[in-house]
Amino acid sequence: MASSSSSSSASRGAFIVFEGLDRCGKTTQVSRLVERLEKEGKTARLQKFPDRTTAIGQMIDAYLRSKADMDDRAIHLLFSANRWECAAAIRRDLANGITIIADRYAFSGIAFSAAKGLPFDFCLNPDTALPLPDITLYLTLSPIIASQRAAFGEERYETDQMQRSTRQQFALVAQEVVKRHGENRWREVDANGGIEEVGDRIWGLLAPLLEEGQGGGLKREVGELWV
Ligand code: DGP
Repeated sequence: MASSSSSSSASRGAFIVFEGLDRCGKTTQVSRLVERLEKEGKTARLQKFPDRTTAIGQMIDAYLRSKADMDDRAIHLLFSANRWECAAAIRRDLANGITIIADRYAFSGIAFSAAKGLPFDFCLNPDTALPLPDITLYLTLSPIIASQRAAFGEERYETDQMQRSTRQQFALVAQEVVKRHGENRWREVDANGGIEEVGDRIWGLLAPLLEEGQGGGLKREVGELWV
């Protein structure tokens, strides 16, 4: 177990985010990564966004499953509130040496809401100052393959048109991350191929960050998103 206090010699956990369009294989890769990290002796915690277990998350869940309708701006702010209600726990766990692997984050927030036509800045602003991920891995998969995967189409945003516009918005989000936080914070991963093959690509991209942690290099404070 990670110690409950962070001594000056201990490095903090890494904050790793996975992003991508629906059915890109993200959820599978996220769980495999948590298992692999634990096998290597690290404590890791999976944080899924939206976190559908909270009261806010249940409202989001009803919206996504088309059981409830909501104004576009109102649902956008609920997605953001859902991240804010988890922010303190993320900071606390990182300080205690736990690596956090997030399945989606604020970048989905912008890409999916802007794809519906909301102004980019309106979509970005509510998440300002959330914990800044050390790295975001953006999984790219042929849209045809994604739309043929099981369960595609079950939820509100799973239409070809919505996925196409969201992909365009993700490209703008990537530019914004690189401009504000540097190019090491955003990496594209080709998600075409077998589960193990994609997993090895991911592991290869994360190695420098994880080695930095092992050497005590992750002592720098967790930053603030967009600040
Ligand atoms: P998932 O549980 O990973 O299948 O994601 C649920 C859906 O919600 C998916 O279509 C992406 C979308 N989504 C995730 N986060 C946000 C957000 O912050 N804002 C909006 N508008 N959509 C989001």
